[in-house]
Amino acid sequence: MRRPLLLVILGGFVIGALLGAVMLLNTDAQRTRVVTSGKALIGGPFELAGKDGKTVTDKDFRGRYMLVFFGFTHCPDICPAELQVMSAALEDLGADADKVVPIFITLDPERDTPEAVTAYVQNFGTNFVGLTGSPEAIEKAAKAYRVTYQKFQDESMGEDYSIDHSALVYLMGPDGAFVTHIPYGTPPKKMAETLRRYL
Ligand SMILES: [Cu+2]
Repeated sequence: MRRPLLLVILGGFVIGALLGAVMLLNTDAQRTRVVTSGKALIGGPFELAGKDGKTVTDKDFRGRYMLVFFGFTHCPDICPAELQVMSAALEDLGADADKVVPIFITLDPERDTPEAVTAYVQNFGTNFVGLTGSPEAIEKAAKAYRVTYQKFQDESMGEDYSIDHSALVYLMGPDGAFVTHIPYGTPPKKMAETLRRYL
């Protein structure tokens, strides 16, 4: 009577150990998978509207780096400041700037028509591309880039509204894959330095 019980207990241990090992292997595999696919976690295909409402997709920029920033043209501070930094950093790069397309994607498709967003980015350089789209297309692009945004309105604003949004600048490679991000507030020299490291 005691021996079968012992076997059951031992058997239980063996099965437990095996299950544990399998689970460990699985988590290891998952961890590895996350690391190897890290590049794909930010960015992805987008289909938006550019100058004159023309359809613009991520594929249009293959072969060049994309420096991507999300915001809205009515933004009082963060967007103009960051676009100014992008502009100055690209100027700092000299001829290498030709390898980079600075892209501004609006989070305010309601107000930012292709005309509005195109006119806005011209303030920061003729090479800047401004993109808008349907609310769904914008939402999809923002989600792909892990950008969070939310409409903000209070009584003092009347019909007007603002948009709270995250403010990272993304550098995407010539293959469209994520290369690195640059935090908001990085000085132009530092941004140029970072870009130079990857171009
Ligand atoms: Cu902004």
